[in-house]
Amino acid sequence: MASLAFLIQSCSEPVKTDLTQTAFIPKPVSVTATGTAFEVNNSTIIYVQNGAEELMKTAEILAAKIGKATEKITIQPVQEAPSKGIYIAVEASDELGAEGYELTIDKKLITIKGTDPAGCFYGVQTFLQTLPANLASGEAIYVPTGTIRDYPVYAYRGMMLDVSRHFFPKEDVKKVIDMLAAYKINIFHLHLSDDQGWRIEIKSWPKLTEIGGSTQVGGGEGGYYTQEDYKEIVQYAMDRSITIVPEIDMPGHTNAALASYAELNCDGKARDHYTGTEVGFSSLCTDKEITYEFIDDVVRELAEITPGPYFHIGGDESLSTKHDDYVYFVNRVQKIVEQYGKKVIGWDEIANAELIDNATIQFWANEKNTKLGVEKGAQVIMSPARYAYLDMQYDSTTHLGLHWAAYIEVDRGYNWDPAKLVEGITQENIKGIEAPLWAETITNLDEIEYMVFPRISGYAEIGWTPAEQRDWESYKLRLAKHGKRFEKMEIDYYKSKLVPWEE
Ligand code: TNX
Repeated sequence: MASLAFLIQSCSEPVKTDLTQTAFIPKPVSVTATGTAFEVNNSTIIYVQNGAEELMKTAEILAAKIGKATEKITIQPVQEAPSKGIYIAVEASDELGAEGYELTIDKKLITIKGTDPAGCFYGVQTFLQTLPANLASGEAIYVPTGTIRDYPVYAYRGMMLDVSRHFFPKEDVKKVIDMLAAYKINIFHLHLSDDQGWRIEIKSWPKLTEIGGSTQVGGGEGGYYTQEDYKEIVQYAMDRSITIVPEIDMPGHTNAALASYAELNCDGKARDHYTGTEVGFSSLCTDKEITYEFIDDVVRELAEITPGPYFHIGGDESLSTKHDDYVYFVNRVQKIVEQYGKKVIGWDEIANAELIDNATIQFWANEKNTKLGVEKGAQVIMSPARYAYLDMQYDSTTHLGLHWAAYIEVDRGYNWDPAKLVEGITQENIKGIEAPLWAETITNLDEIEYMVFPRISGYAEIGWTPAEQRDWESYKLRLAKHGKRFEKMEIDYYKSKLVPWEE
């Protein structure tokens, strides 16, 4: 009898499933269902392709998650694909491309094949979304069978956290990284310096953190990451397929450095601490040699502990730097970054300088600058303030955030296409998207979570899923099912009235 084949346990009804009905975010490129179920229990073993060291961490992360339901889960390296259990392996595929994966769920065997280790990590994240939000309920877990083939539309899918206006300890940063990883975000940009605080230890310029790191907006005690802390963050992110992009914002947004070292000022006088929220008043002294010695040391020390390919030089709102001085400065600083083996990223203003090869412009406000950057050969990261700024209030009643660019409700944050935003800038010019959280009004992890969630899931989908496959009506129903997942992750999210959240 054919229906016998659907029997999972004796004395129980056959389990019928439909993988296509699972609320995946980001939406995968293709999902097909075969209607039966794989049972996860405490005899389930996770097999990992032998010799693929990078996959062990992914397997451990998976084991920790499903271990909540099964108590015990074993990881085992194998030479060949097993006949049952969960198998993770790397297998090149031109069709799927970088970061792609195929997740095949059969009744006895789940296979997660990534085209690279990142693809395996993303296959695991997708698999986790097939499981119930509450894994500790003690109920049997059945995974719907079928096949998912998936890969991202953009290679750069990021979030930025401003740790300068308010400082957030490394434990908070790790929690943010965990949340991003679940949605296949692969870039975490740290805005490490600004007028209000210098947040990364530079051994050759110790007063940057001693003095420049000692306060924050509103006058709190501030803080900074030692180089050891930073390395720990980098490793934690790397284990989750996330690349850290460090930013030292210059020549403006530099009051904290100018307060730490008198010699960086044109008049040779150290500035006072700044704990307000105005922008545009500070500038490094662009015609003093010591400025470039300083930058050389900072870039060298930070590049040494940054395995990722990028170094962000800021360059925004340098309103008190003369135009010609700005251009001269940005030209020189790009060469320093290149000399230490990193690729330059800068806010869209840097397009006014000569751009070196492989420079990337981060569009936030000025379309003219961005077009100029593209004419000069740069790629673009899309961070339009009016759609993608996580510090914008959801509406006029939101108790945190700003609204100079827009109110960004969850639908507005989702409903835009990076390749159709700026006339003449199309997908070929775009590296990807990034949603920045500026922290003038954000003081702790709960507040970070409230501004980031649920909008970040939408930005993750914009970065991953082709625009033709996305629409708000379908997204909002899927998002509604993720409320419970946010709660399980202890994320204090904004319960937008536009989303029919499921209890
Ligand atoms: C503009 S975006 C800034 C930041 C502020 C932010 C507040 C950008 C490159 N500069 O300095 O924090 O607005 O929304």
